Amino acid sequence: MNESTKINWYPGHMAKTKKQIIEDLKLIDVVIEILDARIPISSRNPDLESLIENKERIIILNKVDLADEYETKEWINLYKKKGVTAIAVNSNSGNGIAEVIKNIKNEYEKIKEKYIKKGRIGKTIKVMVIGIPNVGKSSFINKISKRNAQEVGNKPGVTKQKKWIKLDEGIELMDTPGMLWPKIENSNMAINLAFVGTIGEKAIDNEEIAYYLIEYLAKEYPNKLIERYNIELEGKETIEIIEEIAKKRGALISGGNVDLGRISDIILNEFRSGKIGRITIEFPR
Ligand SMILES: Nc1nc2c(ncn2[C@@H]2O[C@H](COP(=O)(O)OP(=O)(O)OP(=O)(O)O)[C@@H](O)[C@H]2O)c(=O)[nH]1
Ligand SMILES: [Mg+2]
Repeated sequence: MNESTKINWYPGHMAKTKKQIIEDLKLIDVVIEILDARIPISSRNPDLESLIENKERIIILNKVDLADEYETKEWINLYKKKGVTAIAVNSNSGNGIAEVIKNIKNEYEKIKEKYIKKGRIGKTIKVMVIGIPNVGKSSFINKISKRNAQEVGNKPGVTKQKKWIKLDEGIELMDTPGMLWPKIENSNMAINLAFVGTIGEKAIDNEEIAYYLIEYLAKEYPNKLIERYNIELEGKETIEIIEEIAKKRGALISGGNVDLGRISDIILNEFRSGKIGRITIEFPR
């Protein structure tokens, strides 16, 4: 990662979010941590880890429609082996949502005894939904509550304030603003987050990120690249592949040179919207 990829990872509102989450956790029965199914490692906020270690927890691998089906199954198996409940969800279609509700109730059964002893019966199950920006927390909540109470958007930082939403099933969910961690030590993680659009457009160099993405795809998913852009990869350097895609797409500037800025935007948009295919960036092995 060069200087241009370094960004301000911890704007003031995220520090505020963290403080608020610590305070609100006192009321919470179950924590749902939403991860991006394409990058289950990088989309995990290690800062949140220590905050929620004593809570019942469910992991959601969201945007599963954009991830490699085989790899998602492998991820779920790996979590299972570790005794962690993880569920694959598509928050647009609602796939996996019923299983989440079932699991919230299961988790709650584990802690119910404690409440009954304290005389707190008949209360609603209080669930906090957390995760880094743009993973689909609000989309998930809209789907599970069958309402469109929460604003969603194709950019990080849409939800600015926490909010409680009631479900029919005796469950209350809290939506929270996305939270990143203070400093990402590992540049690979930063690049993975940039691939999926977690980092605001202004803060990254799209040409650099698109370069890394093509390099990755040529290695791990060459056939998807060949099919999407109708190109040959054999013996080509990454930059040559990008130039070839640019020619196919007519992303050229006067004189026939490649418009790197434009083709990089095109590549990233097509990846993020799933047009290149279902692709997983981090494998469970
Ligand atoms: N393909 C696909 N897109 C999804 C899914 N869930 C959410 N999205 C999209 O991802 C983008 C971000 O969704 P939000 O629900 O706003 O994400 P968020 O985590 O609430 O984001 P912040 O409030 O900014 O932290 C939107 O464009 C959604 O339409 C999913 O399961 N599949
Ligand atoms: Mg949101």
